[in-house]
Amino acid sequence: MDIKNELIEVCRYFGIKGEPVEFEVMRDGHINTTYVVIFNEEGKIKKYLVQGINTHVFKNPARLMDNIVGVTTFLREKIKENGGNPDRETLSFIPAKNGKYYHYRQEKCWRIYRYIDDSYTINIIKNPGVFENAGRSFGLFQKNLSGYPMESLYEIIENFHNTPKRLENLKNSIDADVMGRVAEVQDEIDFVFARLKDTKRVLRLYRDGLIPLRVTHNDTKLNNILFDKTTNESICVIDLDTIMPGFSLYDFGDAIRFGANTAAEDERDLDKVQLSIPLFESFTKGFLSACATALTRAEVDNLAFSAKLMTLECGIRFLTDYIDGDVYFKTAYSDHNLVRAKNQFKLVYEMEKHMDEMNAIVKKIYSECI
Ligand code: GN1
Ligand code: MG
Repeated sequence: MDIKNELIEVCRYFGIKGEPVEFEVMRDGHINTTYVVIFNEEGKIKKYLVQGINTHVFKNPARLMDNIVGVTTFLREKIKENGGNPDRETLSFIPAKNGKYYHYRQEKCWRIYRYIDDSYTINIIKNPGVFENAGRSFGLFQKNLSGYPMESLYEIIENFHNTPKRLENLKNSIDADVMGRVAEVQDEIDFVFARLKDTKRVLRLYRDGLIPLRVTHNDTKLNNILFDKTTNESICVIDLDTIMPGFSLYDFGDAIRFGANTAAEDERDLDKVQLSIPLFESFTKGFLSACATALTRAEVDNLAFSAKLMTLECGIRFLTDYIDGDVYFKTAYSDHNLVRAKNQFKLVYEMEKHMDEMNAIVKKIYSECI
């Protein structure tokens, strides 16, 4: 069956009526496959996002959707309390005919949610004001979820941001060397192992009781926020698959990793990969304006470090996947994961050069926020 017919049948199973008008595949995202499908329902144009869940990564869609539906239902109430519009400010998933929020069809697992009209995503920021908005959105997201019963969340991917564990996986992949690629990436491996101590810091802070577990997003890439086409304000945090108990440092750090890079995550020309200090500053302003009062001192003191840690960790993951033969992240060409890994390590190097400056920025903004 061709993909269009397949999408139509999936939509029917989720109770969507009307005539299909348009199909488009979305390019953002390294894990799931997303289509925009437009229907004409008795003269009304309705847009849906139909998503093929990557079940290699998300092995238990029932638990995945349980987390997401729980959190979005909770957020809807919060948004209403704050006078916002829940249909625009959080995702609305559609139940299938069997009452579940996912549906298996010939080995593939699907889910559907409403497209938020007049919105767009961004991959590279030109204007720092936009990144400040993004920071506020992620800060608010965390704050809004502070009352969510954390114990009800499943750990969807175990040890997701456990950097020492990621390092262990890298070691195992190096030992296995299934593709014979290890010799070629020795410089990258050396770069990682020279930073062994860094990988342990956040978990140590937790064990020492200095940072709490919180409900976190865990994938705060800039393109996981929707912006409003008219106002250019950030309106909605999306891609909720990795909502789990985590540390606020993960959400801050991962957002900087992606959004304050002057180049795309897979830019091959490493001279273009720099840390934008103005962007770092804008995001920090937005984030702290939303949640500074809720953070512990150790969280604040490690925000700048967390950007480096999340970048190092992501580089480790790309490198591991390259060595494994590209089995996790979607790739468009043969050394795509290696290009990404080198890009991340260059950014780590840039952050190390600017670490004092980054810490001073956090300190100054924090003092203005409390
Ligand atoms: C993946 O799905 P997407 O593209 O938003 C990945 C993140 C990585 C990111 C790197 C579930 O996010 O952890 O940081 O790629 N998501 C998962 O760009 O592994
Ligand atoms: Mg995404």
